[in-house]
Amino acid sequence: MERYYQEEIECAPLEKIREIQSKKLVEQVKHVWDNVPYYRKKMEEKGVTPDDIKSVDDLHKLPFLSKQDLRDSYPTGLLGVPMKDCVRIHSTSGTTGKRVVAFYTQEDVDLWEDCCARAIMAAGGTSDDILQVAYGYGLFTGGAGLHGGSHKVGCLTIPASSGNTDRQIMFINDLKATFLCCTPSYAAYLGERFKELGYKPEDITLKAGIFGAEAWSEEMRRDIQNTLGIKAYDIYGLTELSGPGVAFECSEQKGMHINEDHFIAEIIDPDTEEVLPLGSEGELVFTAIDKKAFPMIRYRTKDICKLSREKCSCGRTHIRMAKPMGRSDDMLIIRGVNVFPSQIETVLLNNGYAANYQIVVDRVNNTDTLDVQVEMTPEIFTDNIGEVEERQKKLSDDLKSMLGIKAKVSLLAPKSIARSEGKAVRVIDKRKI
Ligand code: DLL
Repeated sequence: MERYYQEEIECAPLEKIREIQSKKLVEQVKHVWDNVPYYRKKMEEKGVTPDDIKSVDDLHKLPFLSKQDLRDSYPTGLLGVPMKDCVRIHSTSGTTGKRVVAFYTQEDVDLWEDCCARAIMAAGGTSDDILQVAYGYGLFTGGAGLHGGSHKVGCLTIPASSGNTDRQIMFINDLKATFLCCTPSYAAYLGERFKELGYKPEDITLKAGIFGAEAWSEEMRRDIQNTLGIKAYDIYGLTELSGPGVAFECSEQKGMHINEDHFIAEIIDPDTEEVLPLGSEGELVFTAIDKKAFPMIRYRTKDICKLSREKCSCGRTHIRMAKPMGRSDDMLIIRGVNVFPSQIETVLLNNGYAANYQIVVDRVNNTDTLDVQVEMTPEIFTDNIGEVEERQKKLSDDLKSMLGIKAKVSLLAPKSIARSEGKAVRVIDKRKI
């Protein structure tokens, strides 16, 4: 039986959703015009005023916000309420430039936690569940978001935070945890550790996991589900929009429902900024229509994906986003060809390898080189050179047919690549160093 945290809104007819969105959008634009001089200036430059925004159909008239705008207005330039009305910040660990600092009022925290509660119940969670949060706590939004959602559902929450893998396993076993929330790469690592310790999937008390914060393939989902003996659900979000729970998977496990009563999604062509029709692949843009402290309007996420309004068997009516292929800034251009790390992951996992790999890109004599380094699993480990070469060739051929370019493959001994406790670092691009 499908369970909902807020059934009325999660299953509302489309007309009702659009009515809510229009009402909230009009209010949000006024709020920003009155309280965020940085965005007001952008609106003035584009010749648009709050009077021009009467419904969601007018959304396209508004200017975009980009990561650069967030850096330029660091730390408080996009704040929509007095600082004294805020109760919390979170921040991203941006690799370049300044961090993003997102602010929250108590109402903003509440709506964020509601979104996470919806995700937990969509994955089958109830107040009978014991939910271990192994996302990092602190400035990262993963820990706090799922923790708050878990409380709202009434689960017993284990705030384990990330890392300390054997302690994670001890709590799961001793407290008979039924839900695990962490990054997919950490879930894979926990699965590997359970196996090393001699556990079979049926010995593990977990029944479901809610994994996100990084791109992961369907093949990785299959592996995690098999090793932990669980159903693995995807969850999406970003700090600028509160954190996890912007979108989440339901029992159908086919795309994530975007919480449309809080966020309006658009897909644009990243080069021309033109809004693309439903079903097209492009950059995901979000407008947060009721978050007041950090009100993001038409925020360009850089995530590449598609939207669908296909009817869902779970009964939810909110639009679904496909698994993001990756970020436009993660996309590698190798010898002129676009390559997403997730495509490489698919080939590796379909050949029976685990998601312990690294992609090293370099430029030698003005030519890009692509070296895919992947660990052999303990089951297939061999030091027979002929066999290793044969396996490398098979992978290289499969990568060629997936990507259209030649890649060197290096098979490594088990445990040669460092495991990640949070977001995995898959790509080392030496051309940028
Ligand atoms: O990663 C929030 C989050 C925490 C989501 C826990 C899910 C679970 P940031 O650190 O700001 O926030 O990173 C946001 O991570 O723009 C995507 O590129 C990527 N991302 C997040 N969820 C997914 C997902 C959190 N399910 C950035 N699939 C986003 C693919 C994801 N990429």
